[in-house]
Amino acid sequence: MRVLSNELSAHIGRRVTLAGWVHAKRDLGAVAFVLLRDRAGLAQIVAAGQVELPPETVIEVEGEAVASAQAPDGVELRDPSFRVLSTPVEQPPLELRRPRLKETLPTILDYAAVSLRHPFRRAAFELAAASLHGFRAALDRLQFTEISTPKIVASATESGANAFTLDYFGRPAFLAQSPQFYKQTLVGVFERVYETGPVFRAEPHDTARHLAEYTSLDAELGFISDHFDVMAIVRVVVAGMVEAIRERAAAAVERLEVELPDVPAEIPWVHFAETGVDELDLAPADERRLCEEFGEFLFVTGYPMAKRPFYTHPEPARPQYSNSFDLLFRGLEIVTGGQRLHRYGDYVAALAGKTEPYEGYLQAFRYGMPPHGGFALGLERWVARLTGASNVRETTLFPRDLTRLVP
Ligand code: AMO
Repeated sequence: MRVLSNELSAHIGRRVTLAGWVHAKRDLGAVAFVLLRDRAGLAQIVAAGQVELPPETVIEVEGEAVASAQAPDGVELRDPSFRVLSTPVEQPPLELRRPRLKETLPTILDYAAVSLRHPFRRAAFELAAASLHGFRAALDRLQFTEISTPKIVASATESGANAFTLDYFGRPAFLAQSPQFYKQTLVGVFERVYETGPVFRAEPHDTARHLAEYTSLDAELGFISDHFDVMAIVRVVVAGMVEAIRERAAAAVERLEVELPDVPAEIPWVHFAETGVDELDLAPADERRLCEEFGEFLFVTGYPMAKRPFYTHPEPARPQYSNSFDLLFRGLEIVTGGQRLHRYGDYVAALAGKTEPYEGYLQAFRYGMPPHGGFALGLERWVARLTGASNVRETTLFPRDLTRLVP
């Protein structure tokens, strides 16, 4: 039966079988050291003589587990017999054996199928997986219902400018920029919903923070007083994500030397009007400055209505501002959210009567909707800020951007 690399130390003195990839190999003449990589980590194999197995050969190896101070986990496999399961056609153009990949980001992304095998690179996606688990678990505890909504849609949900269009049986359609309309609609059914999945933005700019497809972690809830009720949920969810990483991805945290944040009991917030920004939106430099001033987590509330989508609820006392917010984390916007309009008449007014493209969406409001709000967190940006990656492509398995459609 197959034993994993991290289980080897429980088998000292016995013959066991490992399986995985040849991660690295050192031939010293009389002996050869083979480092085997499996899903759990690395194991050292010591063989007499030379071993003719190039890196990335997929092997099964039977041998004796022997205690050894120099080996990973203090154990190595000796007296091995190898069985080759598959041989690489050629050597990958990346040196996976290095502690960190040395190649440029374009090369790393061009060869994603193999570069993702590197333990350091793979670890970022273990953080992502644990974060997703934490997001779901936190919202499950709060009685949210998980939903899956269409990604082929009839209208743009955010700014129309960056929607991908497609031919839907001869009619124009869009790739969903967010589950915004459906998550609101389903508040009318479940009161509290969440969804995780891909969303699409035809981002015209080549920046370190924008992808054409990313993973949106969305939630929406009814019967709120205002956006501060939503911000309270964001806090619980982000704390739950950090907790899940601690519990489920400890090895990745250690490998990447991630400093997990302490999510304060109350995340500080500042109104947009108090940020000292003259424009209608924050620039990346403003986000960095504000986090330096206030801490690694900061809510900026009250963004000008002019820069928010039509479904945004205005601030009752100052209607040029909105009941919306962004959450900044370590100098980068990772969450957007807010209170929404909930009366049919308010939508007709906000759309200046041009309701035709939105008939499907407006159905919910015709038939009665509670005050509600929600938020969305960009998973790739969250993991980028955790790991200190300067480009969100580093924390995306197969990034889609202006130039990249393959792999
Ligand atoms: P927004 O458009 O601000 O809001 O997106 C929410 C969050 O998604 C992430 N994000 C991106 N990540 C990578 N590449 C992109 N091109 C990209 N665009 C956005 C960011 C951002 O904070 N419907 C609203 C959310 C809501 O109000 O509930 C929305 O989509 O982390």
